[in-house]
Amino acid sequence: MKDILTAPFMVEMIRTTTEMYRHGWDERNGGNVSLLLEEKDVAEYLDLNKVLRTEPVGFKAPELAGKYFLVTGTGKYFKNIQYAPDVNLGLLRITSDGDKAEILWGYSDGGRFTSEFPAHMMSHIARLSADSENHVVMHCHPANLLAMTYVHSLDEKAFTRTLWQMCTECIVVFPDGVNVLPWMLCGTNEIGEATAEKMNTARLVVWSQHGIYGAGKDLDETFGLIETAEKAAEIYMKIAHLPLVNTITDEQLHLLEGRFGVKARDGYLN
Ligand code: 2HA
Ligand code: ZN
Repeated sequence: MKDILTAPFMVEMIRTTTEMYRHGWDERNGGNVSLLLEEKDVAEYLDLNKVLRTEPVGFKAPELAGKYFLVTGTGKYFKNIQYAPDVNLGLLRITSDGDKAEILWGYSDGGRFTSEFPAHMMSHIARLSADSENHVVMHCHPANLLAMTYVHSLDEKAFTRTLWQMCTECIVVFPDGVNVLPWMLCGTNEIGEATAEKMNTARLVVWSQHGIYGAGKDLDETFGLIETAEKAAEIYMKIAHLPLVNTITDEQLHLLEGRFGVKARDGYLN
């Protein structure tokens, strides 16, 4: 059996969460990440029959039965993941009835997966039905996206169009736009269901006055998605209080669609 700390999925998870911390997106215990793994990859590093303990998940996700996830721990600091991955991360498998998680590795101080597990698992289900290659759900608290939810309309079309207008690359990186939830109590099945519903039509979901969810095929793509939206929000927060002299027009956004072979969300461009 190979050392799991050398597994590419583990190395990439540690690098990505460390970089998220360095970007200031994950203060204290803020943020959480779940990475869907292939059984054959896990089997190289762990005895799949050796379950350390079983934890209830508080909802039913039969769609995910038998699936493996590497997930950040509840109350854990991203700052510390690189120094103690086995304490701050866990690897689990969803049971056949979809209402429990079998811990196979990690959470070695007796901890559990993130308090936002419902939003993660329900979002995986939604994204997998839109794109069978989706492996990542990522949540964090980037300052400019958060700031924007205090001063910008929360209308999804308006919010998306503003971000597209802030950097040329935005429409190329997230042509499906950004969906937005109003402030809701976090850590609940309700916000999980609402997030997953929003994930049906976009890979980015803003939680107003809280943070953002992103989904993608791998950690790099998902990190890059949030990074790009956050950069656009940063530009917005630099210019929102100044007279606007120039912008990226809808005609130019259409040119980008053609040049990069992407299709903007229906009805979002004039
Ligand atoms: O504490 O970010 O949304 C982790 C969170 C909760
Ligand atoms: Zn959060």
